[in-house]
Amino acid sequence: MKVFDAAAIRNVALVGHTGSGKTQLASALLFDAGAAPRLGKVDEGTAVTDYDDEALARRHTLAATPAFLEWQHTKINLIDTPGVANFVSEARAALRAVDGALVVVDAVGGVQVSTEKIWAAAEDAKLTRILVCSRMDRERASLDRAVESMRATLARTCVPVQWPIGEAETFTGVVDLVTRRAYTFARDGSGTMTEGAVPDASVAAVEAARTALIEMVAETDDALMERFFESGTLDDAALADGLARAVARAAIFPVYCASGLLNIGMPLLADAIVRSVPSPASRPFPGLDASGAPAAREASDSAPLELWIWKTIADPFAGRLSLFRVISGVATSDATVRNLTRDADERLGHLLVLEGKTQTHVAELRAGDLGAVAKLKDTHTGDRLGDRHADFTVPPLVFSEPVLSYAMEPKSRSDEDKIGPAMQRLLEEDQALGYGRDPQTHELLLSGQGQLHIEVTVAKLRRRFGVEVTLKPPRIAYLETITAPVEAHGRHKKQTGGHGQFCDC
Ligand SMILES: Nc1nc2c(ncn2[C@@H]2O[C@H](COP(=O)(O)OP(=O)(O)OP(=O)(O)O)[C@@H](O)[C@H]2O)c(=O)[nH]1
Ligand SMILES: [Mg+2]
Repeated sequence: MKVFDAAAIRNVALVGHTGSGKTQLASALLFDAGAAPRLGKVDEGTAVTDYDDEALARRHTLAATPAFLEWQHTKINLIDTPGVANFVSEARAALRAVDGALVVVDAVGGVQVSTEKIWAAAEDAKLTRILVCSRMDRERASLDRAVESMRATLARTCVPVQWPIGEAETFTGVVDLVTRRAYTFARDGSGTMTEGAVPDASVAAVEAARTALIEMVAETDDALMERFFESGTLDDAALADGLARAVARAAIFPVYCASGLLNIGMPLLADAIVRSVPSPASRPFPGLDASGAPAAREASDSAPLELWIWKTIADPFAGRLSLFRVISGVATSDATVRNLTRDADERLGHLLVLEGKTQTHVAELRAGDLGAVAKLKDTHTGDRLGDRHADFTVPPLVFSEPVLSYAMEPKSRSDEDKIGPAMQRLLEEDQALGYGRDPQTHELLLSGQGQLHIEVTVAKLRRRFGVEVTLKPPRIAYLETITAPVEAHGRHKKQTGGHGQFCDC
């Protein structure tokens, strides 16, 4: 396993509404880069990042799931995330571990609500974002309509940098609007790509889209604006350079076209990640200093070691798996480190890199890289491990409060014995859950983000820990009740400015 320096690493999360094609896109990228032996398919249960029982059973990604590929001598760490609203905390945590996002938008449906929510989280972090107009091969796919919805709901500066060759059943590739080169792909999933001139039928549309792109790029930079006014355009080098800089600092959000299912457009997308997403070397990791003011840590190999745990996976056999980002320094297998959050020693054991369900041992991971380690004693999501008590902290991950509760009854005596420890493990993995005994009704309550969240948790209890439970609506502990008829009259009036309030009962 090769070792990569911060400058040769890109960390990106795939985010977007459920069904927009993130997982399929990840499988195609991994296949084209040689990281997967075949083109995995969501619908056949072979996608690299949908591997656990719950994801396979429901055909939805239900947890942030890492994979990686090598492209142009660069390691791209991809984190696939759930688009289902109940699991948005997973996507939010992933965004904290990366330096850029691929925001996937369905070419038929356009921007949908989960995309808007996760976009807001990326906006807060000022993350570089690359938009992918996905599933371009589907009936009624339209780049124009998708971009219109992106501009209306995400940002005015969403702008196509590619023009599709064909749409829906005729979609075969794209024209790069910067270079005016056309790339067509075999529609058999092989990824076979042919480069050529812009097809005659597309010339007019390509020129119009290119002009719109030039105007948008010129707008982001005073020097470019001046050049644009002088000559009425930008030369290729100025356009490419101005675009790359505007994308990196999240002033422009470039739109790419792709089909993950037919494996069209992947090499160009991987190029874009390498070119546009900041490497950890150029984006110091954000956190807080001792006084609570914003601070950032350089990804330097020679600095003391500092790891941040962004996620924990509970495995009944392998134990706790802690997923981390190396903020600074070099992590080595078998090192003893301090848990800076809990002030306790931990031994790192084997360092791992994750490719969906496949775990590979690595001897070391350098600053900026993502990895995992199994069986830490007392380390939890959000903790920092390292060599020093630093003047630097990482703000806690924020999990949504549960909105729905069920009463949970273990089916047998043995289920009753096992449920406590099993739930403890699941709570470590998923902090958006709630669990505990209601002091009034004495019922065991399981709370979550919605019906699916609860169902998935019950399925995990059964499949991973062999614990069977039944769910019931929780009993309500009535504290007061009406015992006799009465009559009363009340009036509420508040007319101090504004619309005022009036109520008569
Ligand atoms: N026609 C077509 N279908 C696609 C494409 N990409 C994905 N699909 C299908 O769309 C469905 C959803 O794809 P996924 O990749 O699972 O979508 P997702 O964004 O990962 O969804 P969540 O995991 O629920 O957030 C599956 O049935 C895919 O086969 C594509 O490029 N073209
Ligand atoms: Mg998915």
